[in-house]
Amino acid sequence: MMSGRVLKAFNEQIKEELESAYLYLSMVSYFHSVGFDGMASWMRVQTEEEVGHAMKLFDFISERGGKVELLPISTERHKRWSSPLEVFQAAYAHEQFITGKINELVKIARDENDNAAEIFLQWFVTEQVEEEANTSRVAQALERIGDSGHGLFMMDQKLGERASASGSAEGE
Ligand code: OFO
Repeated sequence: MMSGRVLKAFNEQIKEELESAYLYLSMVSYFHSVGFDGMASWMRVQTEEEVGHAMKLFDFISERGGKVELLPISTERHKRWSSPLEVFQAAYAHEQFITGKINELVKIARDENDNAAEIFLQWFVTEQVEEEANTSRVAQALERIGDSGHGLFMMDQKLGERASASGSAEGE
């Protein structure tokens, strides 16, 4: 059984992961609107991953006999994106924010002596290293590319190769 404090923090993290999905979906929409379908595809895979993260937390709460509380999703971080670089910089900043949230969650699990929650969260700790690396690598590449139409075209093609975990042609 989870303590009230751990349960509350897990429920809040479900909301964070779904907010991440919603934020990335707004980026998918931006990329389609400006004709970068490969980048849209990459971000769509990312959106699906975030829903997967939320569901991992959801299932853990249920397995521990807790009650999931679905909290309202905010669109506060959505913007009128003006370039792919701006989008990936925002995605990287968002992943750094989420890493902070995961670290807070680990601390709460530790304070509450919830070993099961702490061990479960290690997957998220490792995942965040990958999430930050993926978004920052693309942001750095876009920074180097600048306004080069050819460079952006090549980048769009490359990001479009990312395969979804479900194995569709959408990405990695
Ligand atoms: Fe769920 O890792 Fe990104 O936000």
